[in-house]
Amino acid sequence: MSFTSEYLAGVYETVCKRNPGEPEFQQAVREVLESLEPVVAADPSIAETGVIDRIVEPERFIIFRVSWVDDNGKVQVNRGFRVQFNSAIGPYKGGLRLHPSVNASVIKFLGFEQIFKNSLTGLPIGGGKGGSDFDPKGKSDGEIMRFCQSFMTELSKHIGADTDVPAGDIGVGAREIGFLYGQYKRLRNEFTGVLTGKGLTYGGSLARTEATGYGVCYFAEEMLKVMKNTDFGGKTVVISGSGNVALYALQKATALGAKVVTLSDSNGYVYDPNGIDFDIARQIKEVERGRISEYAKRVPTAEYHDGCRGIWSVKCDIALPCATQNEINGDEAEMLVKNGCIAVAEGANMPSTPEAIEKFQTAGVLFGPAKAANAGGVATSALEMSQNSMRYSWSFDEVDSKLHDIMVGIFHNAYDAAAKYGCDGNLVVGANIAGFTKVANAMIAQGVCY
Ligand code: NDP
Ligand code: 2IT
Repeated sequence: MSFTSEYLAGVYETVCKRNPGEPEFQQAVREVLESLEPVVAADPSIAETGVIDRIVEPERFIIFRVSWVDDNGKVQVNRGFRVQFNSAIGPYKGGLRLHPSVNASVIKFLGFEQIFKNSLTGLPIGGGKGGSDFDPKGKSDGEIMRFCQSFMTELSKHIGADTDVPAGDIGVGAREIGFLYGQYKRLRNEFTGVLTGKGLTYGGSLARTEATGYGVCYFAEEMLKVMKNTDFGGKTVVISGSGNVALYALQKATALGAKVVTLSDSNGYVYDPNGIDFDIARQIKEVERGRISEYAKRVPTAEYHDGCRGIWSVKCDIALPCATQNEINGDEAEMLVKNGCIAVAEGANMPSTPEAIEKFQTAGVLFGPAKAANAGGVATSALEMSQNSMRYSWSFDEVDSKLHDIMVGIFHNAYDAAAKYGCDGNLVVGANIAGFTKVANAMIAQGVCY
C-alpha cells in the first residue's frame, strides 16, 4: 500500500532516511502511519502540530558497552540498549530483551509499538524498550548474574520508579529481573518499584507471570464473542513459542475449553492431537529450562517436527503466535486461512508480516494485533507499579479480574475507533488510532517540549 496523504508519505520518507538499514523499525512505523490516514483526512490541521513528526522520533536512545567475565575467566563484550521513546502520558515503560538478534532496529520497533500499546491499557505509562545482543542460552546462573549486574550498572543511571521502569521480554524472566533488581538496589540504596515482574517476596505482583498469555486469551475471547458470536469452547488452537507468553496462553485457552495442539521453539515444534499438557510443558520450559523437543520424549501421543515454521501448516480454528517478530509470512497466513482458521490474536510483538495481515483481513479472519492483544503483560506491570506505590498487594483474583476488564476495554476501544473512522472490524487501524489519539492529545497539550 502506498500513502494517500502526502504529509504521511513525507513523515515515512524522513523515518527511512534517518533510520537506514532498520527494517523492523520502518515496518512498525509504516503500519501505524497507514492507520492514521483517516485521522489526517478528517483533520488535516494535525500536520501543523507536528505531533506525528515528533512521535516517530525517540525522545532518547541510549547505547552502551556491557562487559562481563565468563566462567572461563574470559572477558566478553555485548552491546546494551534502552530507547526512551515517549513520556507524554507516563514514565517510560517496557521490557528488556536478551537475544543475539537484538539491534537498534529491533529495540526501536519494540519501543515504538510500546507507546501505543501502553496508551491502549488506559493506564499512565509511556513507551520504552531495551535489551542486549547477549545470548542467555547455555549460560550458567553465574554468567547470567554477572551480565545482569554489568548491564544494570550502566542502565541504573537512566531509569527510576518515576522515570523509566523496565521489565521482562524474550530471555528476561524472574531470574534476570531478580539479578537486575539486586544490582539497582545495591547501587542506589533504594527499595523502589524500578522494575516490574519482580519476585513475590520483594514487590512483585501476583498474576504478572500469567498476565500476557491470559490477556491474549481474554482479548481473543471478547473478539470471538462480539465479532463472530462464538468462543474458545471445542476449538483447536495452534500456539507458537514455549516461553512465558505461550505457556500461559496455553493454560488459559485450555481452561476456556479449547484444545491447544502445538508449542514450538526456534528449533522445531511439537504436535499433540490430544492437547498439550500445561504441567508437563511448564516443567520442561520453566523449571528445567529445556527444549520443547523434550515434550515429545515424555508424552507418547506427541510428535516433534524439526523447523519451527512448519507449525503454521497445522490445521486449527485459532492461531496465537507467541514467539517473535515476523514469524508468520504471507504464504504461511494463506495456509492458515486455507485450513479454516477463523481468528488470530498476536501474543508476540509484530509476529505477522504486513503480507500476512493482509491475507488474514482479506479472508475475513478475525485479527487481534499485538499492541492490543498482548497488552495484558504491561498492563499488569502498571498494576505492579500501583501496588508498589501503595506498599500493598492485591490478591491473584483481584489482579486477574482487573486484567480481564482491561483486555475487554482494549478490544472495545480498538473496535469503536475503527468504526468511528469507517474501518469497521479492522482492529489494526482501530488499535493504532485509539493508542495514538491519547498520546497525541497529551503531546499537543504539553507543547513542543521534545
Ligand atoms: P521467552 O523468552 O519466555 O520465550 C520466547 C519464545 O519464543 C521461546 O520459545 C523461543 O524459543 C521463541 N523464539 C524466540 N526467538 C525466536 C526466533 N527468532 N524464532 C523462533 N522462535 C523464537 O519470551 P516471552 O514469552 O516473554 O516473549 C515472546 C513474545 O511475546 C516476544 O515477541 C515478546 O516481545 C512478546 N511479549 C512478551 C511479554 C511478556 O510479558 N513477557 C509481553 C508482551 C509481549 P528459543 O528458546 O528457541 O529461543
Ligand atoms: O512487550 C511487552 O509489552 C513486554 N515485554 C512487557 C513490558 C512490561 O513493561 O511489562
